[in-house]
Order: sequence, then C-alpha cells, then structure tokens
Amino acid sequence: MKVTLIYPGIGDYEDEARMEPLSVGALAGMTPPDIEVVIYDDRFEPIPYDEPTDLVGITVQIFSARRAYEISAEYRKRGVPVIIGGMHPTLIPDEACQHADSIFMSDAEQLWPQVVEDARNGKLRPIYKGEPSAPQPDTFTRFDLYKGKKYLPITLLQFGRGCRFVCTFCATSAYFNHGHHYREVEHVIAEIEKQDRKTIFFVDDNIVSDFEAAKALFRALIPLKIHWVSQASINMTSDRELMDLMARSGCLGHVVGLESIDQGNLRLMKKSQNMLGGFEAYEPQLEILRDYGLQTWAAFTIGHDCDTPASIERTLEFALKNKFTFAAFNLLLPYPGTPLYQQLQAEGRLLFDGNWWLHPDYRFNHAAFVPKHMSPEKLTELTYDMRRTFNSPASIVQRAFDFKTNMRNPYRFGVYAVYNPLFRNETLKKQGIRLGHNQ
Ligand code: B12
Ligand code: SF4
Repeated sequence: MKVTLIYPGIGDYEDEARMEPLSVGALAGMTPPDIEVVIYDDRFEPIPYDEPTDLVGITVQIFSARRAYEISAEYRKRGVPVIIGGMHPTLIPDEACQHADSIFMSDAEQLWPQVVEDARNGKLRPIYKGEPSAPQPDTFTRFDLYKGKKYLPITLLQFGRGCRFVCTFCATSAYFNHGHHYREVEHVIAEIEKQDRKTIFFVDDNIVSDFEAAKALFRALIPLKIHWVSQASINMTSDRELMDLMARSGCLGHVVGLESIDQGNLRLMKKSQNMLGGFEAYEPQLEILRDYGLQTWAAFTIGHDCDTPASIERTLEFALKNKFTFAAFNLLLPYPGTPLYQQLQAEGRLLFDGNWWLHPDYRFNHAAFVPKHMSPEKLTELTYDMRRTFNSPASIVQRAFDFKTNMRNPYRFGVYAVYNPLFRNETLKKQGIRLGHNQ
C-alpha cells in the first residue's frame, strides 16, 4: 500500500524561503513501517496526480484551505480516496467534510495507524476524531523524506503543543482548548540526535507555556551544544532561572507575540500575560531579552478595536526603535472557532460572507472585517506600509546596530544579514496574492 501526503501552498507563487513541512513528516513517521509513504510540497513542486497511490492525506491550514480543496478534488476525480486534517478542518469540520472523503479532527498520534488500516481495507470512515496529544510520543519525524528538496537548513521539531493562555484571536488556543501537552524530554533529545543539523526550530506554540517543563528541556539541551529558536510569551522574562537556562542551552531568540502596545487592545484580546503595564512595561522586558542576547522576532496583530491610524504609526516607531531582528505585522484576521470570529460575526462586521478564506475576491494580507476606526482598505494599506518600512534596506541597516543582539558576534550578525533580505522578499511578494490556483 502507498500513502501520499501533501502540504499545500497558499496560492500561485513559489515559496523560496521554505521550511520543512512538519505535519506530513510527523504523519509519515507514525505510519506503519510496511506502508510506502511519499510527500509532496505544493509550495514549490508539482503534484503528480496520476502517480498511482492508495490514499492521499492533506494538511489544511486556513490560508491553504482553498488550494487544499482543489488538490483534493483532482485526486477524487481520479477515484483516489482523500483524507484531510490539521488546524482548519478541526475548527470548521462542516466545511471540510464537503471537500474530502474523510476528515481528521485534532491530533493524529492515536488514530492515524487506524486510518491507514481502514484505507487498506477500503473502509475509510467519513470522520475521525483524535484528541490533543503530546507531539509524537513514541515516533520520530521521517527526516529522510525531506532530502533533496532544498529546504532552509533548520530542523523543525516539537517539544510541546498548545498554550495555557486564552487570546481571543488565536486558533491554537481554540484547537487545544487552552491545554498544553508536552513530550518526554528524552524523546526530544533522541530526535535531535537522530538528525544531523545543529540549528533547531521548536515549533511549539509557546515553549514557555509551562516554565518548569521548559526548564527540564533546556537543562537537557545544554550538553548538545545546538542553536535553537522557538515561540515564547513575554512573561518568560519574569523568571531569571528560566532565562538563564534558555540562554545556556543555545537559544538564539523567539517569535514573541507582543501584539499591541495599547493596554486597551491587550485587554480586549485577553492577553493577560502581556498586561503588566502596557507600552512602558515592554521596555524593561525587552531589555531582559537583550541582556540574554536573544534576537527577537516581534509579532504584532494590527486592527484591534483600539487601533487608529495614529496608534499604528506608533507601533511601527516602537518596532524600529527596538531594533527587532525581525517583525511580523499580521493583519488581525478572524479564524473560525475563535472568540474573535464569534464576536465580529455577532456584530455583523465580517466581510466576504464570513468565509474569506474561500472567497474568490479575498487577497492574502487583506482585511476581512470592518475595523472600528478606519475602513478595511485603510487597515490593509497601513499594515502593508508597516511591513514595507520595517523591511526596507535602510531599516535593515539601522536595526543591525544593536550590539547586544544583532551585532553580538559574527554568528548573530550572519543570521541577521542572511535572513532579513530573504524575509523581506517573501513578505512583500506574498502581499495581495489570490488564495488557491483556479479562479
Ligand atoms: C511552524 C509554523 C509555521 C512555519 C511554517 C513552517 C513550514 N513548515 O513551512 C512558518 C513560520 C513559516 C509559518 C507560516 C505561516 N503560518 Co504558521 N504555524 C506554525 C505552527 C507554530 C506549527 C505548525 C506545525 O508544524 N505543527 C506541528 C505539526 C506536527 O502539527 P500539526 O500541523 O497541527 O499536525 C497535527 C494535526 O493537526 C494533524 N494533522 C495535520 N495535518 C494532517 C493531515 C492529515 C491527513 C491527518 C490525518 C492529520 C493531520 O496531525 C498532526 C499530528 O498530530 C502553527 C501552530 C500550530 N499549533 O499548528 C502555526 C499556524 C499553523 N500558522 C498559521 C498561520 C496563519 C501562518 C501564516 C499564514 C502566517 C502569515 N500571516 O504569514 C504563514 C503561512 C503558512 C503557509 N502555509 O504558507 C496559523 C494557521 C491558522 C489556521 N486556522 O489554520 C497557525 C495555527 C498559528 C496560529 N496560532 O494561528 N507557520
Ligand atoms: S500566547 Fe500565543 S499561542 Fe498562547 S493563546 Fe495567546 S496567541 Fe495563542
């Protein structure tokens, strides 16, 4: 039997700074060993629809939903059974089940071998309901399947999934119902030793969701002498032992969800862990990150109800002044299944009939709801301007001059200098593309 796993792209453009797709590599690792598995990454390689296969599995995230459904339709036309899973089908199963023979909700660790067995017997069920799980408790990612595909030289793996916080816009919080599930430290270490890179991206939603669990991991990482990055909430700075172990274990920095510099916005989005005094409080916390030499990828969500054109400008100034290594100015988007989606729906503020991710007129990084203090078009324009200014060549040069972070040593400067132009290109290129290929 042969299983084909597919990671869809967002639209009709080639992703050049691509990372290994962990969902399909992890699923391949959970597949019984007598089954042949191939993976295709639609972000850059053609999908060979006519290649014989017995089951197709597709990961679906919100931005790739339109494309994923197109791919599914092609296989189903050829009589090949398709199962789709991931964040989006879990949060909106009624939509997903119209586009595949079977949908898989939640994490696949417990039930994926059963799915394969049912497919082998021609008895695929229409819905499988897994449960939030610790990542790959007894299997490893099939790193061999990524070989030859020219991914960035960084290995993705997970220590934990989910996050204990309740930010109202967050799909992860909805998917895991505020739970956090983590893997045995020994198993993580064994997986690191199984692959040959020295740079790791822990794609945890929040690697410091549980401080004590994180400390146990960091202690075990110290002897490995690796470099690693992850995603972490800013409240990590309140625990010096945590910060110390983090730095000693080779942490280069994190994606940190600052979201907003406005207390009103933070309150609305229930980002309690960031509300230790708002704008003024970020400064000492960011200074602690700098003291430990961490290079921060600051993530903002733009378009909350207290945002105005003036506050958006202040946010950009704040990001430039802090010389963040990278920054993401994500336009706030209503993901189904989140409290934010429900609120905007109740207030009649959703655009594109409430399902922007499938709407033929929706464009990537455009507003999908009516903001409080400006038009949707203005919000789209201002958010794009933030990205353009922050990633401009002049800004890249100016931000380099932080001797605690970006110029701490030649290695740190190398990371800064190589990845900034790469992310600049990717960010600007994706703006405004259509979702999916067929119009
Ligand atoms: C790593 C990551 C990235 C990396 C991508 C790495 C890569 N490979 O290219 C980077 C930083 C580049 C990135 C980019 C983006 N990301 Co991202 N990302 C993540 C993150 C943190 C982890 C994903 C991951 O690898 N998980 C590990 C795997 C093993 O878990 P998994 O995918 O959930 O799969 C499990 C189950 O869902 C299930 N499953 C999954 N697929 C399938 C398929 C089948 C057939 C079956 C049976 C089961 C199954 O089984 C797996 C094992 O249990 C998630 C958060 C999250 N918790 O998912 C956000 C997340 C997926 N990203 C998100 C977004 C919005 C984006 C961006 C659009 C951001 C932006 N505005 O640019 C971009 C575009 C991505 C794209 N498609 O091009 C959102 C998606 C929201 C949604 N509702 O779908 C998430 C959920 C973050 C969030 N909190 O909102 N991302
Ligand atoms: S801290 Fe991050 S991962 Fe956790 S709920 Fe908030 S946005 Fe989601």
